[in-house]
Amino acid sequence: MHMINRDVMTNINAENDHIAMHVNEYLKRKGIFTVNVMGAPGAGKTTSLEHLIKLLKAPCYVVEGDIESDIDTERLRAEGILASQINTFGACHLDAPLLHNAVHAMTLEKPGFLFVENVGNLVCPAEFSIGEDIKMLQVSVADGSDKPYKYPLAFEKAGVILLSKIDLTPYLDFDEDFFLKGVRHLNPNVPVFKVCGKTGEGYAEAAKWLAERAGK
Ligand SMILES: Nc1nc2c(ncn2[C@@H]2O[C@H](COP(=O)(O)OP(=O)(O)O)[C@@H](O)[C@H]2O)c(=O)[nH]1
Ligand SMILES: [Mg+2]
Repeated sequence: MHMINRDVMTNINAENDHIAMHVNEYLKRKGIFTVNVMGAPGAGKTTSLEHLIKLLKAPCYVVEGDIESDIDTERLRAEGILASQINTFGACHLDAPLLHNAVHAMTLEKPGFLFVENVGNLVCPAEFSIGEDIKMLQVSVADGSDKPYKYPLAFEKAGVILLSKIDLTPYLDFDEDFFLKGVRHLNPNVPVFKVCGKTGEGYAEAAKWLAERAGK
């Protein structure tokens, strides 16, 4: 019984990875650097996109992944950001076929960045490649310093980490040393940027790093 389940999962992942490779090749040909944005619901992912997109010089596009609603897409569009919506209607993560469909419905006229805000969840999004160049993990100090220990895959797979809501640190018991020890154990060289969505602090450094990493 276990063997059958494992075979089925292997086939699903192989099919997903094949489509992810196709999506990545397509986006690369258009000069697009793709960032898969992961984090718990409410960690501040959309807020970070608003800050980063203002700071990046290259054109930016956004795909919003949510179980339901287009609240974040409307929020970004109101600021003049080119955003489109994927609703998974129950599924807890985006997969490559979903991004494939979304990307082919977009114009993506100029080279730049595509930010894909995944469904808010620290577990499933880390398991699926969607054709991204890098995974950006956002964790807020309100989420707690034990998260690398409880959700290791997301931290292992992250190419960059944003530690957000640092303005709330005085009101919480977030143990930064314990958090970073867990991060370093799983992912020794990943850059960690401390950011505040309220003041914009820290985003300039994160945007500079992203621009250099993307060559844009
Ligand atoms: N205090 C504080 N609140 C923040 C910060 N970043 C985001 N928020 C708030 O956290 C809530 C969730 O933010 P949002 O960007 O929608 O999170 P998402 O669900 O991860 O996309 C909103 O009420 C934001 O205003 C921050 O750095 N500090
Ligand atoms: Mg959001």
